[in-house]
Amino acid sequence: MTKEDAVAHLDECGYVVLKRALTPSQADALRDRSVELAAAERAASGEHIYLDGRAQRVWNLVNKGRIYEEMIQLPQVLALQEHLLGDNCILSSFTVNLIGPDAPAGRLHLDFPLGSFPQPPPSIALCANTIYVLDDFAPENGATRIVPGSYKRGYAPDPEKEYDDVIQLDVHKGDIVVFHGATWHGSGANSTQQERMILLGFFCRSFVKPQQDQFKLARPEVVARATPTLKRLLGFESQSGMRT
Ligand SMILES: O=C(O)CCC(=O)C(=O)O
Repeated sequence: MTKEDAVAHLDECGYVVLKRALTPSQADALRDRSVELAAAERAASGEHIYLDGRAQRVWNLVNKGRIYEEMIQLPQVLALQEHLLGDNCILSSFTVNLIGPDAPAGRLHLDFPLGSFPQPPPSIALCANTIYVLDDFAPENGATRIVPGSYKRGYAPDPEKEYDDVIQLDVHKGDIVVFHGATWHGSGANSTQQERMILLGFFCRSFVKPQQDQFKLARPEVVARATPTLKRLLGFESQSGMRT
């Protein structure tokens, strides 16, 4: 898909799938490291477990392996994020999201901070998300639910309501999905006995408070080897009079 086609789909539907955006070895490396991190954090603290104890997030991936430093800078991802959020957009959070066996569906929502905004949400995008698909999606394994075009509605979904225009993403390991932060979405229920793993590379405009303060959290060795692009994503260009 050309960049123009991807942008057109993103603008029309509020999301776009980039087929095979990761090489098989990138997808394997991301999955292996993410499985390792999830198991270690579950054993160590049991924190960041949700959806009745059947789902887990691993936060702050930029600090947790060089592969994540590289993958958050993928040019085809940044081109679409910059289309939505401006050339100086920054990283809001980078996480693993693991939907485990028997997890119920997550509620449909808008992404941070739009959920707590007065309605209607602003007409420009303030945040946008990226799914790095690390397991093939199927309707029964927690495939992300999304409502095409919903970012144009100007209001948030009612989490108690069923909507008949919800679709489930039909994507495979190695695909990447970019979506507008006001596109209604949520994880599906996982009725299988296998985990469904994704990464969420979440971006925001440079003037928006990121979900995690990347500038403060980034480890010194990550900063020392960061490319100019990664430094910008960590917020180095959006601070006034601090580190440069
Ligand atoms: O894991 C998913 O399918 C979606 C996760 C999600 O909606 C979120 O973290 O905002």
